[in-house]
Amino acid sequence: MVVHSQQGALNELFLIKTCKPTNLFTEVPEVDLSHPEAKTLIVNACKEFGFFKIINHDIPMELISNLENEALSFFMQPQSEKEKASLDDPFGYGSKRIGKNGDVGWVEYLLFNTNPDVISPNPLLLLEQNQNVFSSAVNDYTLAVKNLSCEILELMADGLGIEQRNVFNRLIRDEKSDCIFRLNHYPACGELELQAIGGRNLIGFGEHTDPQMISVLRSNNTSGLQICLRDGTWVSIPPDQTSFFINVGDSLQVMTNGSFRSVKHRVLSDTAMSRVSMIYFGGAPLTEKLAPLPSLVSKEEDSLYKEFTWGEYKKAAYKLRLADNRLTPFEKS
Ligand code: GA4
Repeated sequence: MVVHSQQGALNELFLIKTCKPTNLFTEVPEVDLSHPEAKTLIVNACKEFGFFKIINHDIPMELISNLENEALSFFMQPQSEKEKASLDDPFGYGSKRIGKNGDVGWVEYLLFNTNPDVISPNPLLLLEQNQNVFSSAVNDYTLAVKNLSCEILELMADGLGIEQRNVFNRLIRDEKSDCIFRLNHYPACGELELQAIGGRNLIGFGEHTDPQMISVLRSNNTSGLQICLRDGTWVSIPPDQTSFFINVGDSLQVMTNGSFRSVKHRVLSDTAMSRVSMIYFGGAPLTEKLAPLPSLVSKEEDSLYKEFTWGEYKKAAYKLRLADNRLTPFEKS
């Protein structure tokens, strides 16, 4: 994706008004995984924000930067080369188009299905040059963040006082789990054109919640990620390239009967620096029921949600627009 000089002609859909300068959020809950109270901090953060930062994880920085370098080399290639990695929606290489319903963003990406059981080929195998190094960087990284997400999901169960500590992470460990990995590249959008359109921002990835259980995000040192607080205020998350940010997804909101909040978030383009992010989305097997856990609802009538499987939810969610509240049709009236 190349940012040309005629940015004035950019699709209006890319633009949002943010007249007020955005607030830098300095109170992101920070969880040190080795801290004895990590489980309590995690649960509190999931209830209040649906979002927190993990420090002191033991994923080597080398494994992360290997993948970042490989991703950057891929995205720096000519457009025609990158397009060789295009697959059927939504997997493979994509540029600007997000989902199936006309959502667009100033972003290009590679989307992988990490489940070997699901027949969605590795898009890197479609490229002419040997992409073994890139493929193994993706595999090494996704395995490490899968383990990290399972560790976090266990701490969540523990923190909630659930006896069966693997109640969440068994779904990610399941050989039929439906997990996705996404590499995003948000090119810098340039100062002049943005000033010309009067204090507006360019949308990299529009506001949405993640449909899966948990998302593990790592980005380079470029800002852009914003989350929406309970009161509806959008705040900017200071980047931290050595840590991981965790989002609660819709599936976990359902399983905790709304006690954990699936966090609404978005990415705005930076004027000067390009942003590279890598996100692991931990999803349950397609046939798994996403009902609230019995230990979290005293009577069945207290459940806020109808009964449905992850497969049913995913199918419905993928038909909607990014900003839609996808859980509404699954709520009990
Ligand atoms: C958001 C989280 C993941 O990036 C993703 C996205 C997916 C896509 O890019 O095709 C979706 C979006 C995400 C939520 C609603 C639907 C599906 C675009 C969209 C409009 C890969 C996912 O699983 O859901």
